[in-house]
Amino acid sequence: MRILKLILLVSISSVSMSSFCAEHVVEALTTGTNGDIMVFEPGFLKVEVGDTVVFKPSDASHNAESLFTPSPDASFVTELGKVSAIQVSHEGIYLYKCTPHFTLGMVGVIQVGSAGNKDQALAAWDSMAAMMAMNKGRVENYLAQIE
Ligand SMILES: [Cu+2]
Repeated sequence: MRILKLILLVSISSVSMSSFCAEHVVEALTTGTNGDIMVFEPGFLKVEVGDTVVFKPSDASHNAESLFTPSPDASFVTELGKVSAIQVSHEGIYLYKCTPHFTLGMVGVIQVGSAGNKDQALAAWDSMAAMMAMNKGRVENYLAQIE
């Protein structure tokens, strides 16, 4: 009986925790669902402070590495081919890339809470856009979704 009560308590607390801190999955794909290549799906993601973003590479060639973050403390890099969870604890815009496929435009945008650093993020993108061999418009479409 006591064990049952304990199990019940544990399951209730894990449910309430997950309602405060959501988990979001971003897939890093060689071929996207609409035939795009070298793409994060979703490429634009809006989350709240404290949420977790799980990067799931389709194969060993992809990872996620921050390009621009609200704070230097918020920068991250995940291992190639490994499913990796990043907790976002700083509010603002994050730009990130797949390290091997950066110049192919494998770039994603995450908005955490409100976008107080939007102008800096757009300026950071401007300085990087010239390095993109392809998919530049796709990234600009993500940036246009910042609220
Ligand atoms: Cu990649």
